[in-house]
Amino acid sequence: MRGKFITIEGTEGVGKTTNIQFIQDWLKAKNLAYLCTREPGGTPLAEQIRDLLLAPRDELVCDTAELLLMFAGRAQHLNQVIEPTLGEGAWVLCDRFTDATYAYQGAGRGMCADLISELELIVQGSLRPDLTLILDIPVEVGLKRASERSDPDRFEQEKTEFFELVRNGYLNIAKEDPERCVVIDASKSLESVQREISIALEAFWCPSEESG
Ligand code: Z5A
Repeated sequence: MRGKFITIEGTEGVGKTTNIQFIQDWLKAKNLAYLCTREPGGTPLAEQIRDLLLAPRDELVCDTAELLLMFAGRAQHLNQVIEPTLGEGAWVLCDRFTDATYAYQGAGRGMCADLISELELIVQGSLRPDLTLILDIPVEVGLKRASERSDPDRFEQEKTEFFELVRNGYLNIAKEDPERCVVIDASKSLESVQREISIALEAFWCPSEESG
């Protein structure tokens, strides 16, 4: 049986990295074989593309170049890691995926959603995540958390208005696909956030357990 594909999304400093460890503990407790990965990145080539994308630079990166680099890395990641792992029956937990492209390049940069969905079809075919956890937080709270952690990368140098657009982009995705997406209030305490994540994972797990 194919594995399940779980993605975790959200704006800056929302707590994805922190909560991925919690989700891995849940997968281990269920005795599920899984692989944890991230985008951009996830293979040596895709990690190099990630470095190109995140490095602050003097040259303006045009929106189309950014979009195509995101999908170039994704094609490699899918081909080398995600598809083979799911095919072997293991679950894949991915820190960001194509919803980030709709939110950042689509809603944030203003790129056409139809163009993104054409590239999505070319690169992914019919593959979509089975469950997406969208951690939601007021932009200024997330930026404050992120700024206390490390120097800003090229995306983190964007203005607050950009991240407001990205946040709305994510909330619209959740509205349009409520079967797949669960929005979690990430401004609460870590304990409360993880309780909500756990509820979402258990609700997702039960139907798949019955059908399996
Ligand atoms: N990008 C894109 O544009 N298009 C795409 O298609 C894709 C990506 C796939 C890299 O992503 C960039 O790529 C990203 C979008 C773009 N833009 N940026 N920037 P990334 O996922 O690697 O980068 P990130 O969003 O900045 O993630 P992050 O820096 O790793 O943040 P995080 O994982 O969400 O947060 P965290 O490190 O877990 O937590 C931040 C701090 O908050 C930390 O000190 C925690 O201890 C603290 N924290 C976490 N939760 C809580 C709670 N509940 N209470 C209090 N404090 C908390």
